[in-house]
Amino acid sequence: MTNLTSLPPLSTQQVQALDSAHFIHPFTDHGDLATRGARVIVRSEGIYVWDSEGEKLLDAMSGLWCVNAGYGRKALAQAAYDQMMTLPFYNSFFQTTNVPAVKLAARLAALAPKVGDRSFEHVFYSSSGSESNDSNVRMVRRYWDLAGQPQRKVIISRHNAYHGSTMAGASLGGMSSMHAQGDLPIPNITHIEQPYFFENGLPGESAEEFGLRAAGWLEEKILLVGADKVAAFIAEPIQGAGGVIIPPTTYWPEIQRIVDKYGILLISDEVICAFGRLGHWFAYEKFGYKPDLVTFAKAVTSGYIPLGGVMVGNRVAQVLIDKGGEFNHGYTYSGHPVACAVALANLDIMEQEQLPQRVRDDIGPYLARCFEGIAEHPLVGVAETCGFTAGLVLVRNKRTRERFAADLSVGMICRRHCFQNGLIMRAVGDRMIIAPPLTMTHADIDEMMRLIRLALDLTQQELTQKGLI
Ligand code: PXG
Repeated sequence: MTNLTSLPPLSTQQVQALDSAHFIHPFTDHGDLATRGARVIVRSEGIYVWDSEGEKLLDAMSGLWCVNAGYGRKALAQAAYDQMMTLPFYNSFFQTTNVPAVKLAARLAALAPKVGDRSFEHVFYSSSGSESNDSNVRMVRRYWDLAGQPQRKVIISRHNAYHGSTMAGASLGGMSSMHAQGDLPIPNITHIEQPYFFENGLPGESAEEFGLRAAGWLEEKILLVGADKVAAFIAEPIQGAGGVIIPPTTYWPEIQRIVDKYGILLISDEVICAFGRLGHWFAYEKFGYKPDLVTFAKAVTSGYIPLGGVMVGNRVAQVLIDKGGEFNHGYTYSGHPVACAVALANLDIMEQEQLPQRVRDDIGPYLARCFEGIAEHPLVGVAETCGFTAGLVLVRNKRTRERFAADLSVGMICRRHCFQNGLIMRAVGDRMIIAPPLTMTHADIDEMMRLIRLALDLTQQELTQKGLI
């Protein structure tokens, strides 16, 4: 066995060979990866990352919807160092606790807005979004058992939702490619269609009418399953991994009416949308609905260290705590002191720099104006923003909105042009999406828009040369 740490720095090719030999990546075709070699990301600063060949890339995806406070934050490294030197780990199982976990829980409870009769005084910790959604399934079922309605087992979600990659997370998610591997979804999880107006709106139908119709699919499903059997509805405020699908304004109020009518729990999966992304600490505030459980992860630490969890609303918490006895669920790293210390330092930065407010009042509206401009591009069918995330659809014919055939992978062509010109933008089918760090200046946004426009022009040129448009 070679001791790699004592070797001189590795060349890109050496890293790629070792990567190929030993590292199984998430969601990756390794045969394909081996023929190209992985891009090796080696360092970062602000809104940029660099690869091992010295290429500088503007990271318009914040890592993977994580680095809301930007790269290179010494305060976060210092918080981790200090906590590791004081107490690097202790569990919170056997009637013990630790100070950062307690402080963070209290801080999150204070940040989560109260809506109507619902407040969030309690936090359950995990290390990721997937684990948090597994915990949601456990909590929801336990809640209904304790509430004397154990037959309420079914959780309704949506096609093209993303709720993680564990058995429960992937089942709650609505990605058919994930369900196709491993006998998913697990029982008692069912899906309705997503509120994607560009794709599912009828000719002549307004976005507002579509929003009501899309929410109505929830009521239809509840009645199909049997209202007394439905435990919860889970949804992302806007769908992130599904391609930044922004529901019409009528959608969430109607969803709220329906879950209230049938008394079912509402889970807001805010793994992407919380911590400033949509201009608020939590996204349910933006859309004005009242969740019972809120999933978080990613930007709670700006991705500097893994941490996730569930904000448990008083309706569920009171039953679990007052009637529950022992809840037989939890993780070694629930309330990890170092992760919680980093989260506290990250929230300090977000508060001091008023990142959610910046998104709401300044850079969010500025990005929206820029995207109005990009919507004019001949290749763009629709371009939309929400807070500091955005998506656009590549179309073959702007006037008729004709789409490209899926096997052309136009999104991947566009993504290649982005990367080749120093921009990280994500392709989801024929949707191109961004979720940049919330620290961007107007000049940074201008530079990002220049690169997006360049990639669109180059994509258009390539498709024209190939006779595809
Ligand atoms: N819920 C939501 C809404 C997410 O976006 C998860 C849960 C799962 O979180 P963990 O920490 O277990 O990964 C996510 C994760 C993409 C992409 O391609 C998005 C996610 C993960 C990986 C890829 O956009 N979101």
